[in-house]
Amino acid sequence: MLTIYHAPRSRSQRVVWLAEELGLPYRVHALEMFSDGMKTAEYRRIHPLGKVPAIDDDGFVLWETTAILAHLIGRYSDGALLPPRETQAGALALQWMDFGENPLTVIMGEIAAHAGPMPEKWRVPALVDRGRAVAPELVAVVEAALEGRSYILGDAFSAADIMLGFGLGIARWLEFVSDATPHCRAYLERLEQRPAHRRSLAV
Ligand SMILES: N[C@@H](CCC(=O)N[C@@H](CS)C(=O)NCC(=O)O)C(=O)O
Repeated sequence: MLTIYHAPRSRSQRVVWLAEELGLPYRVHALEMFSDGMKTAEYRRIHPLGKVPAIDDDGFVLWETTAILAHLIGRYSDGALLPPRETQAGALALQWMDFGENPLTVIMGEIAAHAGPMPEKWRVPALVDRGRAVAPELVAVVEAALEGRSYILGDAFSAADIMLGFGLGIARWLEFVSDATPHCRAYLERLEQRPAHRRSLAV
């Protein structure tokens, strides 16, 4: 059985989204962001930094979102959602998955968290300033790449869209995605129409 360590509205939504795309049975171990529950010795045996996401897949524990998505697709998909690693399409998928996490989600997440929901004692205002300076260029990279494409690899939806879509969603919330970035805006709307995405938001 697959257990997903999940906090709503966090990076672990990507893992739930993928599980829904694959039609995988899973159970959720719910955690609350910025709570002591994420930093217990017991949970640190699952994720050493006390973060989400992490999974326990029949006793195999794994953390870091990109690794989790690649593992689940490798084990449970019939080849859909991630082109073979040795192909150029596979290399591009990894490029966008990595970019989707760092810098895109790291920068957007820092702006969002350090300006708001993070407990005040942990906030670093300089990260918000640095993020705001860098964010437009990151969104511009995605905007240019989406020209003439439905999904980041072309016509087919993939795990790269899950990685990218999450960070881009924060960018839209922060208003770095706007009328000036119509491809990003339409792309997010396309992703949000997927039933698996909708279901993941309800978990
Ligand atoms: N690169 C990691 C980042 C994990 C991460 O920072 N997760 C956030 C949730 S969005 C978290 O757990 N933050 C709580 C904390 O840092 O204490 C991944 O993609 O899994």
